[in-house]
Amino acid sequence: MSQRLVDAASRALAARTSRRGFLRRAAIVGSAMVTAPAAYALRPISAYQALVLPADCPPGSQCRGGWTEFCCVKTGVNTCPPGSVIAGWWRAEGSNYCGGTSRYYMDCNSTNCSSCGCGASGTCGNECTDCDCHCMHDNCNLWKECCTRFRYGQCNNQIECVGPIICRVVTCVPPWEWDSTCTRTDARSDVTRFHDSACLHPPLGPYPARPAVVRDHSWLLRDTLSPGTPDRPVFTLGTDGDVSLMGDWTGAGIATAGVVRGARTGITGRGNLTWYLRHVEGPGQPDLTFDYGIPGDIPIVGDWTGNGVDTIGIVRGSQWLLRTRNSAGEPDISFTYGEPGDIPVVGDWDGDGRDGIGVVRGTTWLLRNTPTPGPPDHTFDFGDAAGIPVVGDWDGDGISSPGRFSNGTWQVINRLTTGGPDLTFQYGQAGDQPLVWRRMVEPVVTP
Ligand SMILES: [Ca+2]
Ligand SMILES: [Ca+2]
Ligand SMILES: [Ca+2]
Repeated sequence: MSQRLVDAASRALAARTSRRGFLRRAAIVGSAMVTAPAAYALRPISAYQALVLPADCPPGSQCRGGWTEFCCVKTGVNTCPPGSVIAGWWRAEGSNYCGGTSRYYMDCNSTNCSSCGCGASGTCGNECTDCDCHCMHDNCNLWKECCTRFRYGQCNNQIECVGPIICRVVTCVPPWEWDSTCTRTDARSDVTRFHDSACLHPPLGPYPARPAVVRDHSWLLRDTLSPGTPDRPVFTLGTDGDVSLMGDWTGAGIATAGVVRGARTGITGRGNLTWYLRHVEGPGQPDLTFDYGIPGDIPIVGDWTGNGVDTIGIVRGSQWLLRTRNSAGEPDISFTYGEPGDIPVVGDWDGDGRDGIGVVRGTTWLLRNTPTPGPPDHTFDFGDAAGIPVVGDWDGDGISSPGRFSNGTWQVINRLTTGGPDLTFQYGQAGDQPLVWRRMVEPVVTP
């Protein structure tokens, strides 16, 4: 934004704030608490700061254009913010951002139509939501937020009434592999194909491992390898017998929650394993649901292809059956490794960005750098057989290494050789399921 535009914007604001500012302030005080507390917490603004409307901006500024801003510009993460759902999508061709395949645009509509019903449009007005039309981060040089009341209608049609579009997710993952309610009813518009932002392409890492535990279906996520209370809002997901997992299911640069139902219940070999994956941080319904595997299989996740997207897999005895998409279907990669009764583990043992495989047999770790059949590349002993094996890039150098969780005590090493732990800390308690997650550094959101 040039200085001339800044000056013009300031003048325009000064002229208009006094008249409309008071009413806008009244609206924002209530909404800051309700809509997206995480996003607001990241913004060093006072709740009394007035909203900048598109009309406040000089002619030709981005906010006066027709488009809605990306969610990753709002929150740092290329997923819908809490309190919103995808209500529709379109695709653009010829953008080169998705390796020659379709690029998908998904609009996240507010779900807070609490006080109103909807007509045939399926949308309620801004006056019914806590989302007022304004420039993203009150910046005339960004696109808009909550200014468009529209739904394409391919997703979440079970929700009769949604509010305006908060922001936009853009991905190479098709909508029906992002949200199970999305249909394939096609909509195409190439006009947005070059719309882009650096935050749509988070670095592939390395992101240092962060510890988590699941206790009675409550997820307690911590940011550092140290004792303390959860750093993230505690939420619940799953039910008795589910296996809990975390993965970066869309390449957003953050691992989110998932559970697999049927893995520990039901009759071995009969029925299905059902996967429930969340793309949004914190509480909410699963976005993506599909079947893969059968009872008795051990569910695993990994980035088998090195594209930053974690996808599913199962281990059946010593058979590894991996998918390169998060959807039902036949295995894309299958081979035999280990012995029945081994505990499977997944990690990037050589730091090339692709996950390898491994098994833990008692205290012995037998790791292989690639998801292929063959002998182990690394064999060593670590920990006591009673602890639950975990894997993480504890020191953030891009290479995964082992850990053990036992009654709330984590012991981890930063190498793939026999020896004692490099770091020991307490997080969680006996009976918890330990998990390892990761997240790109906190977004720097510039108002
Ligand atoms: Ca992948
Ligand atoms: Ca690797
Ligand atoms: Ca490491």
